[in-house]
Parts: sequence; structure tokens; C-alpha cells
Amino acid sequence: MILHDKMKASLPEWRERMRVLAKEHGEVVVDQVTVGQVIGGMRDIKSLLTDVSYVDPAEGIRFRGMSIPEVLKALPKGRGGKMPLVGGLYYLLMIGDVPTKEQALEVEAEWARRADVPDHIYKMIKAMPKDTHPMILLTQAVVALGHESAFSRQYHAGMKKDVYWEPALEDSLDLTAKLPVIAAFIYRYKYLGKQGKPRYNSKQDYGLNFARMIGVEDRKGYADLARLYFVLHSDHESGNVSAHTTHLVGSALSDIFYAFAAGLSGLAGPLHGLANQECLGWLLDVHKKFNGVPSRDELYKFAWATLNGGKVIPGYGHAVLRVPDPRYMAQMEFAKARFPQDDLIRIADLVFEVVPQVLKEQGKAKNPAPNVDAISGTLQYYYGVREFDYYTVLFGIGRALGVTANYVWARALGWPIERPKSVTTKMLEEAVKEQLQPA
Ligand code: NMX
Ligand code: MLT
Repeated sequence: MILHDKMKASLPEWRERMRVLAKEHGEVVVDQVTVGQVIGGMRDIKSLLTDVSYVDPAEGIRFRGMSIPEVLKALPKGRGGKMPLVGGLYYLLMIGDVPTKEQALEVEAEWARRADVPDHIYKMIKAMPKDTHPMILLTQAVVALGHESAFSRQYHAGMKKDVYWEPALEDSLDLTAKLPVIAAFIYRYKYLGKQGKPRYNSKQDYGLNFARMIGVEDRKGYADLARLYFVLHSDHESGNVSAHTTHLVGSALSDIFYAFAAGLSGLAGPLHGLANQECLGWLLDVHKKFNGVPSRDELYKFAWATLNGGKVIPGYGHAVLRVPDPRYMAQMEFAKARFPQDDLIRIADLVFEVVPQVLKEQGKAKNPAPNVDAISGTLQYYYGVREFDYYTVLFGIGRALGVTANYVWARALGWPIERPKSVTTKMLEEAVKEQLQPA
């Protein structure tokens, strides 16, 4: 299998780099920690290691060193589409190089071979109450896939540490192959009342399969959106809730199914993955109130009314970024190239002109610019995927790509169980007293 062989070839060099850093330079200081950071959600503390992606506050995400425009340009494209093959992105995240089209298609073929979902997963979803949130269904399905985990089976059979990464990769390929099928089943079952299992077609790529399996009308158009969406949502370095949780749970040597189910539980939170549905809701409220696209002045007042009502403006602000999110820009470019006259796109564009000014006037948000969620639901809505509570499931399919790449590398490089140290409030107060006392 191509990802296995490529990783195996580069492992000795990576292990040596890790050994030199840990054994010869383990005492070198990387960062210091303030009281504000301990209380404030560990913000910005440099304490996680990943080579899969990096978020530069002034520039946005880079996947394996490449910006989003570079990734979208360089990766091989799906047949008849303008957006990259998701298999090519997975190769890039996992191996670190841009694949050829043949290499990207090898990953796609590997997914097609593994896309069959065991019957008990479908039965389990059907046994749940009809109004169960789709993120609950997805998370349950992922943890239940762990029944087949190669990692857990081989671990309990006494596997050696230096080969942990091999079944970790097997499991990750199984998970990422089955995820769009399970997600499509949830969509069809929950919203369209269909009982049948979705069928993955080995002649089609990941994006087109997903478009066909959920049954959108404009398959070709939506396939390109799905490819773009999964690429953009795949990774955002390691500190965000879903990536960090997956990594943390994986560090206990739980298999990827346990680890990613935990990550998905974090993604389901309103400050993380759930925000995209709130953004679309806000845009639709604007549309309804003004019966179409408002004037700048009307929008300005509407934004202030949201803030004065004690609410945040969804889709704006970011914990790390200090510029418009390039993931927002890529989606806006996609929409403007295909449906520039759509009312919601025109409103979203106007929001981009007006809201940063409003947030600056309010003076609270550190970053008044849009994030990825400000537009993603709007594009789904355009193609007819209008069930808001499903949007986080889409995010989950994308996020699996990055966090599984991290998981496999963490096992390959033998990273230990994660275990930061805690302090008490009294200790913080004493540290303050000590440092404020004149010497
Ligand atoms: N609208 C109103 N107020 C905001 C916004 C916003 N969009 N963004 C930040 N603030 C406020 C924030 O609530 C905080 O207020 P207070 O001091 O009263 O608690 C203050 O500005 C400082 O927050 P920041 O340090 O700028 O932001 P933080 O890192 O804490 O949180 C978010 C980041 C993304 C959670 C925050 O910007 C937010 O709630 N945005 C709206 C919801 C959203 O778009 N979530 C999607 C996140 C996805 N993503 O990050 O890509
Ligand atoms: C993400 O993609 O995970 C979000 O932008 C949140 C983050 O990076 O903190």
C-alpha cells in the first residue's frame, strides 16, 4: 500500500530527528507560561508537536508547508472537476509530498476497497430515536467501528512498539474510507427516510461518491464542493479541540476509533464545529428581515443589534488567526465563480465589508475577520443540503483526514502519553506574590 511504503521509507530519518531533539536538546526552552495562559485555556502555549499542518496567525493554515491556494493548485484534480482529489490531500498530509495523479488515485482506490460498512452499524443507527442529532449518530458509529480495530487486536496480541503505526494506518484508512458512507447513510435515513445502504462506486472519487450517495441534484457541482470542503476542513494544526482531543486520547494507545469519536464529541460543541450552522442561520435571518440583500446601513444596524443582544456574530473571530481565514476566502472564491448572484452569497460578501468594522468599534474581538464557518453552510445550502444540524457531520468527515495523519505519525514516532501538570489557585497566587515582591 502506497502510504505504508512511503512512510516506512521516511521513518528512519524522522526517528533520528526526534532522537536528537529529545535526547540531546531536551533542555532547550521553547516557551514560557503565564498566569493568564493557565487561566485562559492554555492559549498560544507552544506545547504540541505536528508536521502535518501549521497555522500562522498572519497568514492562515499551511498543510505540510503549503498555503491553501498552493494546495488547491498543486494537487491532482478529480475527473471533470476543478478541485483536488481528496486522496491526493490525504497523501500530502500523510507523506509530506505532493502526489502524482496516479499516487492520489491509489489512495482513492484503497478507500474504495475499504468502504464497506458492517451491518451492525446501520442497525445501531436505525435503533436510535428518529430525532437523534446526526453528530450523536456519527460518533456512535465511529466508536462502534472499533470492534474491527487492527490496532487494538494486535496490541493485545503483544505487538512491538516500533510497529504500532502499521495497524494505526490500517485503522485510519478503514475509518476514512467508511466515514463518508456512514455520513451519507445518516443523511438519507434521517432526512430522506431511506433505509437502504449507500453504495460506494470504485470508479468514482471520494468527492463524487459522497455527492452521489447523499443524492444532491447537481452531482458534479456538489462533488467539487465536497472535495474543496473536505480539503479545507482537514486540519488546523493540533491545538483546536477536535485535533487535540483525538491526539490526547490516542496517546493513551486507544485505537483511532475511540480517539476520533472523542474528537468528534469536541467538534459537536457550539464554539467549535457547530458554529457553521449558526452562521447560516444568522445570514438567513438577515435575508428574512430585509426580504433580500440589505443596504450597508441596514446590515450595520442589524450587526449591532446582535451584539447589543449579548450575542456573538457567528463566523467572525478566531483563537489564533489575525487575518481573514484563507479557508473562508477559498470558499467565497468558489461561490463567486459559480453562483455570484445568489442572495446569501451577496449577503455574506456584504457582511465581510461591514462586520469587521462593527467588531472593531465594539473593541472586544482580537480578530474581527471571518473564519471558515462564516460561509461554509451557505455553500451547502445553495446545493440543497439544507439540514443545518448535518453541517458538523461534514466538518467531521474532513477533520478525520488531518487527525488520522497525526495519529499515525504519533504512533510511528513513539510519542508518549500526554500528561500536562496542573496547579492550584493558591499556587498561582503565590507565584504572583513572589514575582511582584521587590528583590
Ligand atoms: N462577535 C462578538 N464578540 C466576539 C466575537 C464575535 N464574532 N469574537 C470574539 N468576540 C469577543 C469574545 O466573546 C470575547 O468577549 P469577552 O471578553 O466578553 O469574553 C472577546 O471578543 C475576546 O475574544 P477573542 O480572544 O477575540 O476570541 P477567543 O479566542 O476567545 O474565541 C472564537 C474565538 C472563535 C470562539 C470567538 O471569536 C467567537 O465566539 N466567534 C463567534 C463564533 C464562531 O465563529 N465560532 C467558530 C469558530 C470556528 N473557527 O474558529 O474557525
Ligand atoms: C478549526 O478548524 O479547528 C477551527 O478553526 C478552530 C481552531 O483552529 O481553533
